[in-house]
Amino acid sequence: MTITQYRNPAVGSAPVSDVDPFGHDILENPDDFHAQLRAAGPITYLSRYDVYAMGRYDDMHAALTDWQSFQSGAGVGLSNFRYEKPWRPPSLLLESDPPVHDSPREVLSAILSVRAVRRLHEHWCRDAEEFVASLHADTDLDAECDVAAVFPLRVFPDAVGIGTAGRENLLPYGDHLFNAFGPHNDLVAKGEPRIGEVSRWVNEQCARDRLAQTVYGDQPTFGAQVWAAADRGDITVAQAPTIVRSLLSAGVDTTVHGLGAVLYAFATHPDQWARLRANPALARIAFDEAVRWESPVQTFFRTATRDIRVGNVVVPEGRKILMFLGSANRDPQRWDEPDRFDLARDPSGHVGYGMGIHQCVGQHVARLEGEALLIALAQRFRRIELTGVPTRHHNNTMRGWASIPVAFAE
Ligand code: OVM
Repeated sequence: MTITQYRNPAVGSAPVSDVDPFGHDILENPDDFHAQLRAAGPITYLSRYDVYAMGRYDDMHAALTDWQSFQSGAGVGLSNFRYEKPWRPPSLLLESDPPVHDSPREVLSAILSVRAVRRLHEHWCRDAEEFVASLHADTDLDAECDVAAVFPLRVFPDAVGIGTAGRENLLPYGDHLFNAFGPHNDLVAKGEPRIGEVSRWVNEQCARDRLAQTVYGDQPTFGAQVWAAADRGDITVAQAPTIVRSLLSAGVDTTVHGLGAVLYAFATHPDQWARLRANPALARIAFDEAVRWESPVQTFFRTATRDIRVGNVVVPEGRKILMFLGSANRDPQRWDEPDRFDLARDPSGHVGYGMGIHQCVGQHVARLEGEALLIALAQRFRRIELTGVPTRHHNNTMRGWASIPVAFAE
């Protein structure tokens, strides 16, 4: 793969790249492109989509923590909501800025807080143990299809409070949603024939009377808690279903690909698996290190709210900037040997969950899924052996696997 770079005075002497970051070559393996983006400077102009791009940790961290200059309210995909109608009503969390963002964020942060998620701990750990007990040892399994894509669906929809019928719509909905943050390419076209009925189902599940009140005995579901916040007046009744929709949008595919990432990491790093087995308290670090290493959410855009100087480039007001989170998470200026999956490092500070006011509100839920599954697997299996060639799942926003052929050895 080669990237042609030349300087175009028309865009304020930004390095220019005509690479398509949403093309299949780069989705298959973006590492070389990321390295070239970081080498080119703090910001590069992507001529193919008429947008800017950041790949270095420091500049991206500064941009993500400056929501006043780098807004989300014009959409965090390629589509600019100032000029284009969004394909679905915008998220009140992801695709909004203060002050609109404030109360939905406050409400959901409380519902998904460390303390709140701790109440799920014993239930999800028990479910993980039952699930792992059902896996066959020493036989061909797929760590993606049989494990990573299964466990979140055993625990998360119950916690939200949605019914059992139609749950097979959750993954296709998320996959299309994350594709739709990119350009209208073949990946988006692939999802379009079914997205009408799939989103209708998702939207229906967000209604108050569709959601279960309690789970695991007497715990109020996430969905019921969103509606309770509307009853208290912390958010409006009109906002409640859109906030429940955020749980179903951001909470399934992301954790599936996060678990796929950590299982692939351990299948290819048996020494690290041994380390985890010797010290299961490393499970949470392991999951976060996998989120840094693989960055299941690879990219999000921001929009310039003013002319912003980055290095010696001025990004004009109203223009989109693509943040390559996966590139920042492997920036050698920030990380020692960034390409190594290493439980001995401190992965905190990675931008795999974003950074700043939009940083993943569900991260404690995601970490609990990772911890519960890893501890249960580590308790039972000595080795995760790769038995074939893993294949990538291509998505305009997410990096993940279609298949990870493995055998688990007791
Ligand atoms: C939302 C939403 C959707 C997709 C991703 C996301 C990673 C949030 O609807 O709020 O955050």
